[in-house]
Amino acid sequence: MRRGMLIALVLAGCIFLVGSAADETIDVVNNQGWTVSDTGWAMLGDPNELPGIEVRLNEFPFADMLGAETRELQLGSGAFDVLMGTEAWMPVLAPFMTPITDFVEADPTVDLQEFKDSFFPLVLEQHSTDGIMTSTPIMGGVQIGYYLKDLFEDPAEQAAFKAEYGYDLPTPNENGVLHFSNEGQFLEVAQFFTRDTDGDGAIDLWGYVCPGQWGQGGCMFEDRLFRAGFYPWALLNEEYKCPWGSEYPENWGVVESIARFAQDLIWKYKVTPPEIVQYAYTDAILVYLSGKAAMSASWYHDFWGQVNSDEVIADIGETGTFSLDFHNRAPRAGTFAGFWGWGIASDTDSPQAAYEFVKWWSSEDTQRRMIEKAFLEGGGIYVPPNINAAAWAAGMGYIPPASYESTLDDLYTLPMIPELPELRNAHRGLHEQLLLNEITPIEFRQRSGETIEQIMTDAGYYD
Ligand SMILES: [Ca+2]
Repeated sequence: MRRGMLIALVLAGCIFLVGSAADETIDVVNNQGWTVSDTGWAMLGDPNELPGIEVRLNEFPFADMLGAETRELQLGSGAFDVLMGTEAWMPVLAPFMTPITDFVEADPTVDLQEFKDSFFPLVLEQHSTDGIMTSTPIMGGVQIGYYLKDLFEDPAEQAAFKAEYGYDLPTPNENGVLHFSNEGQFLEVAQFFTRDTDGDGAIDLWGYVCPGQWGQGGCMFEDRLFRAGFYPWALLNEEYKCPWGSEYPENWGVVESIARFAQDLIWKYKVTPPEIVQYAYTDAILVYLSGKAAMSASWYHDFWGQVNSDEVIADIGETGTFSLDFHNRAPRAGTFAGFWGWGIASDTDSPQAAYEFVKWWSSEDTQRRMIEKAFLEGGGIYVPPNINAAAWAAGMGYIPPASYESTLDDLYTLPMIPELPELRNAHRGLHEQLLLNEITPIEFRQRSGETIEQIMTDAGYYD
């Protein structure tokens, strides 16, 4: 028995070595520690998944990834065959890529139109430059809320809420998604659940916790801009001007009210702890997982496997999901969606192997198996960019109901221009100051509008 196992192990090793010696190795960039891509790497541990191709990971922390990629690409070093990026980086990386459509057109087994139609429409927009699909989506997501389902469904809580507010606590719709009718109702529910249970003056259950720190704090603000109907890119209008800049006083009130909502959660309604200004979403979720938040929101699709694990359910009960559409206030309201992607570097010396890797990852079959494995094994969860795989995963409960429901709504994205990182930074620091109660909503609106105008003026958009 023991001897047999040993032989099998040696054989497996030999096959692997022989295989890799005769094969191509491709260098693929990876976001270090990203649970979402981990499932794909685990699957590629099986040589039958992508026969003949060995994938070597080039890992970088998120903050260094784009810099590392552009540095090598500008040198033409050929260091990376396959690039990874958020949708926001694609305009920066696109000049260094061979469009995926070139490969698909040359592939007799794939129809280009079918390939493009297999993805959510927004994905095509986010991964196209000048109308040409350049990169290929990996995963996507929208911001959603989690709530303590057992708490919301407790008959005693429901009766107490009705006695206090005169209407029923909201319950989920046929898709299993909770909707609040407006911001006022959301605030009342958050106030109802905010409690000092032991009477020591310190809050033990917060009504609502979300990330407030720089990037993910800023994403919450950006989502509310889309939901207020700032079209097409929230931070910029069709003329590439800030929609709440000096020329658009008609929009000042809306942006001030969006800013006021974030500030009032902490300082006026006191349903959210002031500490959120230091919270990335990985911090906010810990508060929720400790049972100290009735509701919490962010890019929470990632943690869907975790909140459905036996351990977490034993701790805090079941988790339901809610939509952030109570912020909607315009006919064109939509949600902010992001889809990361793969790009094939134009200086690769293994273009076909790079294409086979990207094709494998984005196929409906792989997407289904990947999301199932991620859910069952507690990996990072996302919305598969393949429409059919996403619908299937939603039916299986592998992705949060609110994530899937929201991807069927209008999805919007930020402007895919090289100035985007700078434009976002224009409001992120101010958003933190807002949460700290250091500036007013009016100051937030003024300063962010002026900074965005200045960035676009300096970049030469208006001459
Ligand atoms: Ca207390």
